[in-house]
Amino acid sequence: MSSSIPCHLPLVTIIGAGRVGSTLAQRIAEKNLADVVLLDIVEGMPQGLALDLMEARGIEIHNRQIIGTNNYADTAGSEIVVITAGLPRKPGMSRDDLLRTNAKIVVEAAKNAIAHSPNAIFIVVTNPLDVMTYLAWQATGLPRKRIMGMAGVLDSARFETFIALELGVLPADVKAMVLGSHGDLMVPLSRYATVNGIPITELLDAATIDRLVERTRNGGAEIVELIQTGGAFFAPASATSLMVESILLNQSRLLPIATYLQGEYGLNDVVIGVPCRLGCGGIESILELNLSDSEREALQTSAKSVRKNIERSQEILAAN
Ligand code: TXD
Repeated sequence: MSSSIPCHLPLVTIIGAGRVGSTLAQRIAEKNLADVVLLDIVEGMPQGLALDLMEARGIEIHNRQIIGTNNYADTAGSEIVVITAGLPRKPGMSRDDLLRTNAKIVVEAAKNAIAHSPNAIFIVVTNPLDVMTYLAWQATGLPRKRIMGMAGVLDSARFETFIALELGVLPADVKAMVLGSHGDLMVPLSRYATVNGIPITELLDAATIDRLVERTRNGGAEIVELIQTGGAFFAPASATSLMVESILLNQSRLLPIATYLQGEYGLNDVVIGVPCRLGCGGIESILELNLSDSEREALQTSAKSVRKNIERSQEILAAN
């Protein structure tokens, strides 16, 4: 009888070896989750970053392979493909300003990647997030459970951070969920936020909660204004690696994930962040929460703005 234990770890491809992509590669390798292929359009850059990460392996004590490339053939057989390729925001720009440039980049990346890894699960990170996830879903033709966007995990982590800072408690003890689109119209669910099970409405007054919600909505812009030359990348990479981990370790974590809706929350043919269980097959189920009238209305408004940009993106792609 021959043994059939595989000698290799899963493979995660990251398209776009910029700040989010390269930090994500580091997180995945140093958590020992998978081998990583870093792909970028710029020649030499992903190869250099991969070599740099490989040279840290003895110090960080892991044995994961990190390969840098400009060639999609090197991504073949990936279990997960993460798309971070595209331009980030500059000060004063909205995520939607990125639509035109990033639509073409994401569609091309998704088509190239699926051709070499037909069984992969895709996670889109590029902004504007919800529209880019829709375009990648369209371009790959994948079932919706296998293609999703990362934004809610980051927005929730920001909300949790601001609550923890306000109360002076451990951030990991704060649990909150932010639904809706990744943008000014996101929907932080304050009444579901807790500190180790205690609702924050018991710990903070309404005006303070409103202030923290507002800071969460502007969380990305606040960082762009400070850095000036780009956006956030440490927390976005952490949030994406948490999703990669939930898939690879089949953890079935309940996370806010941008997914294609088919009637859930009364929404159709749109991608938006809602609570999903994430395991080895991708999105295992979508949880339909009981929302208040104002929360439901906020989600509808959020979906409407994504829908408008999906239509714009279809015109842009058709014109090319
Ligand atoms: O919550 C979220 N979803 C986000 C999204 C949080 C943070 C960042 N968010 C978005 O991710 C951001 O607005 C951007 O659209 C992407 C990537 O952000 P990052 O900060 O990593 O941008 P960089 O450092 O400019 O990296 C982008 C890389 C860069 O190296 C380009 O050369 C590469 O993308 N790029 C490409 N790679 C492959 N193929 C093509 N066509 C290509 N075009 C650019």
